[in-house]
Amino acid sequence: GTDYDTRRIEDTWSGYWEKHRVFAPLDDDSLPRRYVLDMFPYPSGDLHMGHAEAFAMGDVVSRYWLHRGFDVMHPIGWDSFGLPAENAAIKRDAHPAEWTYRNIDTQRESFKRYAISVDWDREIHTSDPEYYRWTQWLFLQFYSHGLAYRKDSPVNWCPKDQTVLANEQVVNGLCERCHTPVTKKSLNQWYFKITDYAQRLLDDMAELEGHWPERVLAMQRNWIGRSEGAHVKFVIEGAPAEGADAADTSGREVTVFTTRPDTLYGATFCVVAADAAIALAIAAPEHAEALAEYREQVKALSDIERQSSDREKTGVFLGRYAVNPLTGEKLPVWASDYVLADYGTGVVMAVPAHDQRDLDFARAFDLPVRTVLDTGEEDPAVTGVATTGDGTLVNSGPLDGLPRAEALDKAIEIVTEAGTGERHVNFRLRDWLLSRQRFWGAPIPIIHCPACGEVPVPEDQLPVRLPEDLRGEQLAPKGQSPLAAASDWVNVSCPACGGPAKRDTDTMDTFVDSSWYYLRYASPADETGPFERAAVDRWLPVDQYVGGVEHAILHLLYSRFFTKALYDFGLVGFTEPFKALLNQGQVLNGGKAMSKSLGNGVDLGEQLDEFGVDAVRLTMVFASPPEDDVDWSDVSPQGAQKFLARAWRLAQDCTSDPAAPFADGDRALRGTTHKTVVDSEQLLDSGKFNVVIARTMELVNAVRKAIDSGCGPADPAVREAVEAVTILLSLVAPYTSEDMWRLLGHEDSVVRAPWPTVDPALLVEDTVTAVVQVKGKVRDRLQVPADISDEDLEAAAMGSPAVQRLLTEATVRKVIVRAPKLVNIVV
Ligand code: ANZ
Ligand code: ZN
Repeated sequence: GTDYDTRRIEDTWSGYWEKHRVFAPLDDDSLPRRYVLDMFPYPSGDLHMGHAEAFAMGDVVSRYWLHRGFDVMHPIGWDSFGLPAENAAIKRDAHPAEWTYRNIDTQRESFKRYAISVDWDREIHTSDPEYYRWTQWLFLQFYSHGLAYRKDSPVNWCPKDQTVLANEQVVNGLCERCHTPVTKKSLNQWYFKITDYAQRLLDDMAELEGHWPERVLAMQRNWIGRSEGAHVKFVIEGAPAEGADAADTSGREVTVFTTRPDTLYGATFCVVAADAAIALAIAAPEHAEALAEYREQVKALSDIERQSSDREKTGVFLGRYAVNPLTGEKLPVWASDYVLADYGTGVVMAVPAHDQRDLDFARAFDLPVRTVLDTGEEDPAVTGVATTGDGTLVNSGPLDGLPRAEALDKAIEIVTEAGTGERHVNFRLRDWLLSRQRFWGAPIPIIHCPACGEVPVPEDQLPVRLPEDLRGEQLAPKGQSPLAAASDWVNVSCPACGGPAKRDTDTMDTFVDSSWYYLRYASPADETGPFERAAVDRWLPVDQYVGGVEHAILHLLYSRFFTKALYDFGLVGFTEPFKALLNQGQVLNGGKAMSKSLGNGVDLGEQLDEFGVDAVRLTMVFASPPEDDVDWSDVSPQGAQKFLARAWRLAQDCTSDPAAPFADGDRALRGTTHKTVVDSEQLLDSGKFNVVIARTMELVNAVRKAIDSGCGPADPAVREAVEAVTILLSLVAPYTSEDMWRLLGHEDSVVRAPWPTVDPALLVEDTVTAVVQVKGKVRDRLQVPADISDEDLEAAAMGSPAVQRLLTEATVRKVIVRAPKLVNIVV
């Protein structure tokens, strides 16, 4: 016959699955449903090694569930709005759509060659008007429910990309994309009120526990950042009250957020975030200039730098005093950069004895340090180390003698009764800044009318399409959206009063597009809504989501928020979108992430050409557990290819009659097959895909041995085993397994082959009773495998406690072994 030829096998089967719609779900209620989803790709170029790994993992799950008899939906689409397309268009004097859709065509072909098990009929593109129409519609739902709003705010600004960045897109003070230092700028921006959902986003994580990687849950928890404490009001003497006329001398109130109200007696000064408006409002006139200078200095710093503990503390005195509501004491008020304007209230009461940042500041400016909690540690005023342990209150009036936790409650009680404070839970989570001054995104469907204000674009006028005539330089960022220059597009009549009005020129953050795409797949062509409710009810939530850990916070948090909001709007019936999450590892080369600068990139196309699709896929899955990194310099696609050839030859060599019952086959080989299958089920359910491949390799060896020197190729157990090998391989090697399935005489796709049924009786190894005699008398009976060797049986007999007892006083002269039935020990 012919030999294993990767090229021939790929040519034979390419296009077969799509033509026969093998991966289109039936969606007819005849089978239980499962929804497998890979995080959709951004069409930045052709497929790379990272895609190859991620999609190989998702495929194992979806193909396994197909074999197990589920109706599986496994869709794919493109996250096709975003900056790279726009930057490419500027460079090439083109429209971003040209670059985007060309890349999609290339990637689509590569995904097809890679033979991923997706239903191509469900493909979506977030940059299609048919899709972003509904992104806009959903924005309007958020708007009408008070969850989308505009405010002036200092935003992170990338001077190079000329765009606003979300906090998450600022990495160590640098733009995530171009690594330019990020600065601040005040702009009127659109926000989603994700903070309204902070507590629910935390609480509902209980459902995900055990189904999402623990580190992702930890990252989300940390990002949401819940802190329990209190708000306490301090009156600033001499600073005019908010909105007061000049004659009013009652003073301005500021509120501090503290997690340690138990330390109120230890507060020796207050600190206001230098960049907060409140700093300007309370500074005494003679200190205004120093503050202004200091603010200039602070502007240039990132939040990370500001909070770094090894930076020298800086700040300016504001010439005012804050009255401690508990003690009446007057505390000097300072402005500094270590207090952040957008956390808590932007003002803190400083307790240097028990907070290191405050202590560093106190030492820098010679401010008093007062211990109020006796923790048994050394005096912080002497050591320079704040004491943070548990202990008993001292120097604290009514709190004296109380343990820390009780003092905390008591302090809250006192300020609450006095009307100067209350218990408060603070979150680190900020509202989601969603507007971008860029072109290649979904336009925000709002019209600004001088008479009516913000007016939503009426639903029947959606989508607000992007102008098609802007290209090249016209798209270059100029500090405002390029859309502002498209005057025909911008100038419209107000939908409410008919007067002249202007469109909002910002586009939405592309994370908005990806916050609902998983819903769209259930009814991708729906023209009446973002999704068909019944279809979403049938398919969602997603049973298995697969993607990189780089999306551990943003994308997943935003999607969870969207789902909860849509639930509240009555649009979906569940509150968590992704039941289970798998974060695949990275593909490295030489222990390092592949990068241009290191020159260690591996081209996926070349690997596929050299070793074949199946060998590359098998290598990805075999290399390590799915969540671990794969070092391409440590693996052997060559070895994978050899193994596949070995497996394929089994199908070629198998001559057993398809009609002969497996039950008539060789007992030992059957046992091995059934054990491999049952173990693989457990391994697949627990995500140990690599071990399944190792077990399949063992089974291949066992079958080869059976064919060559055991029961021979015509035994029905050989066919049973080779079929099992083929189905196991179909999880990772679609071409080879399809070819094997045909060699075995099947007409339908191996994808549709039912998972082998395990016979529990075959999992029990055959055993017999061996008799152990000492001096001719039966001393023990042992249950041993029927095929036990003489050596093993002798060892078992000598190890028997009954025999050992007799042998302590005697010397063994001779041992006669007749495996598997008898051992005779002569002493
Ligand atoms: C007094 C105090 C005494 C504090 C003490 C801590 C220890 P987390 O846990 O992160 O929520 N704080 C409040 N707002 C701040 C801001 N905008 N910038 C910098 N620091 C701020 O931290 C809450 C604590 O951080 C608050 O409790 C406050 O200092 C400080 F022994 O108040 B604490
Ligand atoms: Zn109007």
